Amino acid sequence: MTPTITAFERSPDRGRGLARDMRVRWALEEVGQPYEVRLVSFSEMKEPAHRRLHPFGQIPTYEEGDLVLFESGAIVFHIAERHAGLLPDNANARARAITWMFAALNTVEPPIVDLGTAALLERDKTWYAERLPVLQDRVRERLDQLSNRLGDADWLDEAFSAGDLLMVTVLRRLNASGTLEAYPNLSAYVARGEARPAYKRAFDAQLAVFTGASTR
Ligand code: GTB
Repeated sequence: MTPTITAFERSPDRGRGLARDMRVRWALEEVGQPYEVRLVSFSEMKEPAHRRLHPFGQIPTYEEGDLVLFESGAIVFHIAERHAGLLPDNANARARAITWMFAALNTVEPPIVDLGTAALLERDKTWYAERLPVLQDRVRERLDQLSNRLGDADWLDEAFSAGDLLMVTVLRRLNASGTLEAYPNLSAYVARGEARPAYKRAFDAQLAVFTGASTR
């Protein structure tokens, strides 16, 4: 059964692949699972019909027959569990890859989102200038730690996994700020993820929504 995901009808990032449907598209492309996309406007996301799929009125969602999922991490995990290619077969290696999925979403993404949110929505606050360096330090602390762990490896735990897929999408949120430039191994890691054919297909598909181009 072909799953259907939801994505922004008009993404604020203008197709730079920063919205969270990107990670779901990439996972589906990695495993070779075709999918449909239903585009939703900001007002549609808050309507009861969409809230039945997503209690918080957001994208992405995932529908596959009777199954409805929300939360990009849970969706990527579902895809990785049901298809080969995103989680290792060995039980311990699989558990470690899942650990990296959680680390990407629970440990690395929050300070990056906090920094992005402050820059976007809190610039006019009196306390912004004081808070900004605190938020930047929190991001740098995580990047230092991640960079030390990655070292000169290609991926976080030997073979590419759903953990890398999520981590790369999380780190990409820093692209515009130039923060990653101080971490050559993390920049190269993100570039390795972006060079994967499945990533490119997913990126082109979400960009086509913005440009109106056809990808099929
Ligand atoms: N924890 C949830 C998940 O991982 O799925 C978070 C989902 C989420 O934040 N969805 C956002 C959304 O629907 C889109 S991805 N927002 C609308 C709303 O809450 O009303 C976040 C996002 C949006 C835009 C950019 N951008 O333009 O750069 C980047 C990230």
